[in-house]
Amino acid sequence: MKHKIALLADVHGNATALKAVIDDSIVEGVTDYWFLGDLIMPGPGTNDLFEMLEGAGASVYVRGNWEDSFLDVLKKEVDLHHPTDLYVSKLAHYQCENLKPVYIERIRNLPLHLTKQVNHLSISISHHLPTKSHGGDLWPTNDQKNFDELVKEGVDVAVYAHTHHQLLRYSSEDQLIINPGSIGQPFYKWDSFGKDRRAQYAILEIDDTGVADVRFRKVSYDARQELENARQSNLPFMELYEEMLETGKTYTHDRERLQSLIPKYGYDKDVSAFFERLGTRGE
Ligand SMILES: [Mn+2]
Repeated sequence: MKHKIALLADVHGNATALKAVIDDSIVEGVTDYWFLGDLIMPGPGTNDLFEMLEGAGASVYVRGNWEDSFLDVLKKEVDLHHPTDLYVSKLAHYQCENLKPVYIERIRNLPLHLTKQVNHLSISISHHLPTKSHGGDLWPTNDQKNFDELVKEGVDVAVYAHTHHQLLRYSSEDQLIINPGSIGQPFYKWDSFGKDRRAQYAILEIDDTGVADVRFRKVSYDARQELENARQSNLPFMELYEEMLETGKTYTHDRERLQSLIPKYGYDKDVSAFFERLGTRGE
């Protein structure tokens, strides 16, 4: 039997880009959808993102580092004196004001790693390493031994995301490794590519013989519409999201920039009040 699987990842709250990708995948005749993590934050998308994946009939959803960060905030395992933690906490506050409880519960129950059998091929699915959603181990130019960690269980193919770079390479033993890139937040270090803001994903086609095709797709979408959605949703750290959409640069670890915005909008006070409510609800 022939399977055409759309590998989707790193939406980061950008529902406009996700919609464009799903529309493109329908034209491409995709038969299944696997989501490789980092659906929410820092963009404005909330329930709509989950509903789109459900509507498409996604059969896989693994936990990314941003889902882990969201859960850390709910457990109050953050340091609010640190601008990065305050940033993520305010974004998680925004999500909690919008997300249906069923989707928060979904996030709590996401697996870190899955193995799926498609025809005679065994495929490993994770956001980053099978044992760890975060870190820089699988940056495209890193050592081969890091990539061999993806195929330790003797799988035929490993798919991962997290680096926001489309990639196809092999393990030392010739197993196939695929990264579909990022839907909502692509970025490039190389200047000539920097203006290419299109949403990225991949289509993995498997037939009775084996891997028949791997196609890396890039899909245009209306970034102005996405910004308008962010404005209308009163997205926290709106300025940063606007810059991010234009350049791909992220501000998660930009202490100075975050520190300049936190008092300006009173995000620190919002988060303190949010944490008090979390405490009384015993979540
Ligand atoms: Mn990630």
